[in-house]
Amino acid sequence: MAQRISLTRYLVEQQRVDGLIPSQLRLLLEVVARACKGISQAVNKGALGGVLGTAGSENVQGEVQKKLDIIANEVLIEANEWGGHLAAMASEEMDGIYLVPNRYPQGEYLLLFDPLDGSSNIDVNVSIGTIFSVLKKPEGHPGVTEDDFLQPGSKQVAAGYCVYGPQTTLVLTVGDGVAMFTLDREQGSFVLIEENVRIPEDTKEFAINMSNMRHWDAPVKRYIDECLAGTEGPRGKDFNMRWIASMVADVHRIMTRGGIFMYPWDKREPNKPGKLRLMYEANPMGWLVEQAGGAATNGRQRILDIQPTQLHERVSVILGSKNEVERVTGYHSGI
Ligand code: AHM
Ligand code: MG
Repeated sequence: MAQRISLTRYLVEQQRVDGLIPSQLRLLLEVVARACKGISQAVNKGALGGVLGTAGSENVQGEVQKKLDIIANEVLIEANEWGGHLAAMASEEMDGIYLVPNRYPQGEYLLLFDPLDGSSNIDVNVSIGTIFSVLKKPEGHPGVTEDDFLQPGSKQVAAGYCVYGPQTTLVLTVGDGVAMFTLDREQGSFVLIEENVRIPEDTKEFAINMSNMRHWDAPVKRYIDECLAGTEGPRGKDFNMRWIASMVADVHRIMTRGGIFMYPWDKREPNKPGKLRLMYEANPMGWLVEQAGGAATNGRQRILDIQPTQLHERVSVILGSKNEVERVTGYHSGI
């Protein structure tokens, strides 16, 4: 049997051999992975662990919180606050930033996460996940403010997600391609299953919530209409559709076999740029997809170039196989 490479060993090699990551970042990523293991255990227990259902509260965006949203958020905070790698955290489930208490050593990184993405799938036993993004705390002033988090996605130093599906798989980039690790439950460790993940540049599979079709903008409607026209249409080929309603699971499929994922702006709430969050979802996923050879835009601009103005900012998202993303983006500028 081929030698098994654990996440720990992979990260040590990234640090020691390739000099790609400082030790503080390596240790931080180990802690995030450990927290994902804890969340995976809670997800696996489901009703037996009393973790299903709503918590009876709302998050800052007015969305009803599930018990697992709150549990996952707490697991990530508790695992990360005392390690000395972080200065502060921000989460989709918290109103403001969380400063590492001053009884613990302070680190130089900022961690952002969507603790449990795809919440509507929790109670129906469909894949869900955790998404995370790491930024460097800007230098030159003591303490941390919300403004310190408002950095474009191109400044990320690490990003990843952990999908809780039939397998628990952690997918990571530190800017040197994308690696995947599956949790070996008996050993309790993440084991490398693929390095240099590549997304095919072309695809015949799209992911979009079709029930919103009547609200879409013309370029998105044009793209999907052309896909639906199949072999007789301008694309000259038949397309397949998938929509899991967990961004993590949809992106994981694209990482595995290609495809395009879209959650575009639509006319339901014209003043809202999109449903998904820039800092917790679009930036980390956008970077992972780019690192695997794909592309990510909001229809007009590369996601990673967007200068955020708010922690919980929303954005239109089009990501996946490069040629398809470029096509939809081109339709937005009238090409
Ligand atoms: P969440 O972070 O509250 O779970 O919401 C984000 C999710 C994405 O994972 C998914 O792509 C999308 O919302 C599904 O939305 P819809 O139910 O409108 O299809
Ligand atoms: Mg989410």
